[in-house]
Amino acid sequence: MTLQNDLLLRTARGELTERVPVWMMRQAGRVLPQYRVVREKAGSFITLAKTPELAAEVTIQPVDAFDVDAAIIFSDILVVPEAMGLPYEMIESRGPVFPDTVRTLADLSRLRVADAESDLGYVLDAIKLTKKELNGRVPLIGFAGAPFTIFCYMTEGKGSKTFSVAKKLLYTDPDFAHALLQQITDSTISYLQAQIRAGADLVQIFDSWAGILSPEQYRTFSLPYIKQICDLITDVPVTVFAKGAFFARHEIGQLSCDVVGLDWNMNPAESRELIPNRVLQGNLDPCVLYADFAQIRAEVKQMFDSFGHQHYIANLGHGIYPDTDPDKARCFVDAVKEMSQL
Ligand code: 1CP
Repeated sequence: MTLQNDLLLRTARGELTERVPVWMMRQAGRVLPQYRVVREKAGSFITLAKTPELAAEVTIQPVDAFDVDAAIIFSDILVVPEAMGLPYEMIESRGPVFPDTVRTLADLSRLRVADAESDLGYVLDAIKLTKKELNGRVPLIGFAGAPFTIFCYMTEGKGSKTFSVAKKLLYTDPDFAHALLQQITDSTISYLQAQIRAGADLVQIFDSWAGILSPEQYRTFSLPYIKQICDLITDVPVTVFAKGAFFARHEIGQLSCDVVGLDWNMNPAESRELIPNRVLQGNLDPCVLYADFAQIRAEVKQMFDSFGHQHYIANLGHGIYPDTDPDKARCFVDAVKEMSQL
């Protein structure tokens, strides 16, 4: 199926384009009232994510509501641990929790490398159905967590500000850490390859907790595993978004990825210097969307002043916050389109 709007894909591949493509991290399932209707109908996040018809519906909602240049499949990074044998629960207004955790080689021996086709078939079905329903309107982004970020949740068992249980294991039992990271990596590669076979047009790796590591630890426990993934995903463009890893920008830019995602702490000009040969994506502070319309437009203009209009994908610096007014999100998207059109 040929895409009617392939702007994001062309930009991600490094081509020059007639305007800057735009989408928003976590654009599905957070701010739209029509999402809440579907979420109520499903009863729980997990049921919603495991029902391809509903997952496809909420994936497409932001394309209708905001006219973004891509859809991102409605799922979660934590489906991978579940497929490895470690199920999660989603606690209302608290987030994900793993009733069991993995902290020793003995715990790890009870897990397996995920078989994407059998263990994650529901995501693949959601991708296939979404592609069909999108009917070529915009590309569909597949995604997975970076191995280190998944390691954080599997060892800690829940979200944390410091992930000190996870980090402690890097110091006290590095052999275990590497073994678990490798098993997550193998699962993630098979999962992303299956997403691509199912129809994902590009994929993004979210290293949401990169910023809690020292540069040295990042080099040891995160980058080599992201590298393995990038080296084996060759059919579609790959984006690496490592939140807080300002110290590793140059090394991330050396990976065989196509796009590097930036958070709002990362200076655009400095990032261009550190990452000379990659497309950059980002990095508006999602809190800007609490400002008035005029200020949102002024901030978008400033993004273009620093990033330029080529080799650039406009996005937020992290996920959109749930209490954002959808009209403000729309203002951001409209401003990007208007100000970057040749
Ligand atoms: O656009 C989209 O929102 C698509 C779907 C999507 C994505 C890309 C969801 C649905 N989750 C994610 C990624 C994700 N999940 C990340 C990486 C991106 C990021 O940094 O934001 C992370 C860290 C998670 C883990 C997770 N899942 C959390 C954070 C926990 C913590 O550490 O504080 C939470 C709260 C979830 C639940 C979740 N995931 C998605 C939704 C819609 C929800 C809310 C659940 C509900 O409706 O009850």
